[in-house]
Amino acid sequence: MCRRMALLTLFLSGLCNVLAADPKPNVVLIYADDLGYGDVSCYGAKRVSTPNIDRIAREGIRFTDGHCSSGTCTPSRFSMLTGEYAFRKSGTGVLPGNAPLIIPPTTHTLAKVFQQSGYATGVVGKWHLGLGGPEGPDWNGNIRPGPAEVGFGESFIIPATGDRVPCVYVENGRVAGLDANDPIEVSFKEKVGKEPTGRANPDLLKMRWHHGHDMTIIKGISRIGWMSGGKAALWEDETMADTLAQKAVRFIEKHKKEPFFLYFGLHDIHVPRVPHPRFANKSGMGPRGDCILQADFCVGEILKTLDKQGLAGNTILLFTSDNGPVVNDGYHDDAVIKLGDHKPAGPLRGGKYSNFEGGTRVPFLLRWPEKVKPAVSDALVCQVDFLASFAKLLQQTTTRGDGPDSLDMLTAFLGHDPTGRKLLVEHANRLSLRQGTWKYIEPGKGPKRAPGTDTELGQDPAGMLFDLSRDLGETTNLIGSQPERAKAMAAKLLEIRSAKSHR
Ligand code: NG6
Ligand code: CA
Repeated sequence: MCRRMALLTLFLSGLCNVLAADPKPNVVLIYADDLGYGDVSCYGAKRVSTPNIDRIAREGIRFTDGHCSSGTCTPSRFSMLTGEYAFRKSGTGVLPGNAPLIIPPTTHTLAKVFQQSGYATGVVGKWHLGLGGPEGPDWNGNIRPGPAEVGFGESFIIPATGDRVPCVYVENGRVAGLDANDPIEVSFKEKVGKEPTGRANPDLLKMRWHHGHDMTIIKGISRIGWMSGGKAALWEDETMADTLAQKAVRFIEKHKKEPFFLYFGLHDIHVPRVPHPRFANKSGMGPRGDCILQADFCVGEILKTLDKQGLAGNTILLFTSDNGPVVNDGYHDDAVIKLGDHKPAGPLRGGKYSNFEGGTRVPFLLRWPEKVKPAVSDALVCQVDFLASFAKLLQQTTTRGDGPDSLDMLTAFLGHDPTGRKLLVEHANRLSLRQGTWKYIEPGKGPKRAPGTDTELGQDPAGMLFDLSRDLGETTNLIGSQPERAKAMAAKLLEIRSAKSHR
């Protein structure tokens, strides 16, 4: 008992020390796209080496059971920024490039948590949460509401994805480099403009589409959606990583004298995978592997900047991904042929789109040199909890409606609690419940693999139950042998789903 008290005192004094942190720590959240649990060397990749990402792992906490909220991008980002499970809100699935903003401007958000405490806030990179009011974005005017209304004082974004039109950057609510005499038109319903398409003119392509991605050709690659105009503003796929890294670095340099929060959404390693020539053919695994090297370079640019500016010690650096890995996501880019024995999801089953662990269990690293000791943590943690945890760190009080599914997991994030969440809903094409190391996947009918891709979805008409402590690869479905446990977990899942909040 005495020892317990002593430990508790030690822990509480550690927590007070963190909560009183002054000056306030900067926070940089690097969010990779489609990067799998097994895609980086600090999680076991052998054929590709990611020294910068590995450095964060070495100097910080490497979570072995860290999750994004969903098996795809938009819902993961939605719930990370709002602290609300995306399955509660219809319209939070993968968005077209001209969708309206799906986070109502009145919503409390992760970025607003930082703003409330006087931080400079910025987003650089992939957005994919929609832009504009109900009628969608005005690409030729002021694009509002958008990141500013979500709590980001500065923004330089890819509106949706690299494979969706419009292929332009939006800087603080305006298309960067737009010539007013060449207005942009975008449609996801029908062809607009006279530009050739991947379907009609495959001869013009520098990378062929495999499924989908057969609409307007922009810079030799056909995309999802049709677009015309905006020629001077079109991005170069090859320089995208450099452009975004430079913007992120500039944001840090600009705000080095005040607390800042930077959300840096990498484009890599999403399709189309078009690395800069200095990374091309360097991984031996084709463009997918080359883009992993490029993502690692972007991380290195942030690390270098924090070192150079003397900010590393009091900056919380987070590195994670928006969903699990996919090999063929719609283009012939050699990813399948050159994969060899590389396992993008490591020991996990499934990947992007999937209910299996590979869908949401992703690389998850946190470094805070002045306060956090390097460690490996098996705590169950999720990005949906950033909102409540950072609110706690900044000593803010939140109401139940602010981030309704976001739990204060600060002690787990900082390495003091080895358990983390007791319950977590994983969301992909079905819902699953994690309870400790048990995992229940609700029943689901439909295809075994995501259409066109090679990813196993993980659905079974009777549901599935796995004991991840013995069977991390989810090979043995225990639903028949442990019906009582499955029933109890199904009931718990229903209860969470029917509630408005899980706090
Ligand atoms: C899918 C696209 C896929 C990718 C994904 C979104 C097709 C056939 N597939 O619909 O290529 O863009 O959406 O990825 O169009 S995410 O990482 O942004 O969620
Ligand atoms: Ca993604």
